[in-house]
Amino acid sequence: MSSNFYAEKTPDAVKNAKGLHLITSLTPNGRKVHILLEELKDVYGLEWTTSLIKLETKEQKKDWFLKLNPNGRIPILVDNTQNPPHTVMESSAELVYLASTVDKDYKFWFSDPIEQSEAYQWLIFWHASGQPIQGQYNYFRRNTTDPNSHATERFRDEVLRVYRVLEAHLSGKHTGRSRKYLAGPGEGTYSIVDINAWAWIRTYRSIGLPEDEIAGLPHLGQWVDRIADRPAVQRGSGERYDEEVHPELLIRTD
Ligand SMILES: N[C@@H](CCC(=O)N[C@@H](CS)C(=O)NCC(=O)O)C(=O)O
Repeated sequence: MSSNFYAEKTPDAVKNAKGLHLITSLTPNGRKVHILLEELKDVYGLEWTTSLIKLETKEQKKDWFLKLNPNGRIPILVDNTQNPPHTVMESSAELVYLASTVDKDYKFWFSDPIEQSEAYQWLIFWHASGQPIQGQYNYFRRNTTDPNSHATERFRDEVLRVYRVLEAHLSGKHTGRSRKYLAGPGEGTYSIVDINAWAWIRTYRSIGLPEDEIAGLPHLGQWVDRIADRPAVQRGSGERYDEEVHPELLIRTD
């Protein structure tokens, strides 16, 4: 490994990790990567290590962290098997990196260029049009005293619009063919495209959306429940990565 790749203050857990190491927090963007790691463990026996940071301590704005990700946000995937080590920022790019380096049998991704093109469309659709909007909606609904503030309403309406696009895709409203998963031929096959969006949409029944709007998303609801049943999904989004349960995973440099 290159000697100046890490900073002096980079925690040992990161620089001494033998293989893949995920620096993260218990958020939807962090969870999606843990879910794929758990899926890859079930299929390929993949091993990795994890460090958690508390976002309120601003560890993600410190020099050692910015050297790995100048965007100062989690999650970051570090691959110490590469020389120099390879870092990946942006959670969806981390899913793609893991799919292309570990998932040799295409259990969670697609080898066919047309299927891959379709998968990228839905992956990027959620990354660009779903998660930033839901993130802003969460911010305003938690931090304004007026639940009907202009900002809250605007982001809630846009979250609902994006959910309706996914509902139409899954129900086959425009194609006449319903699907179980967001990408893949026929009714679709479970892939990183689903993991990417599910980590956020899993909570859709409890984020303050109107009941009649929730009732209007039956296919999305079935998709959420179908993915929630997977053991790797339950492990990846469960208490195994909860800092309250596993304080030994927390890193803090001062
Ligand atoms: N587009 C990025 C978003 C990353 C992001 O917003 N991370 C949040 C937590 S989910 C974060 O680090 N927030 C702390 C901060 O901004 O300081 C991704 O998909 O990885």
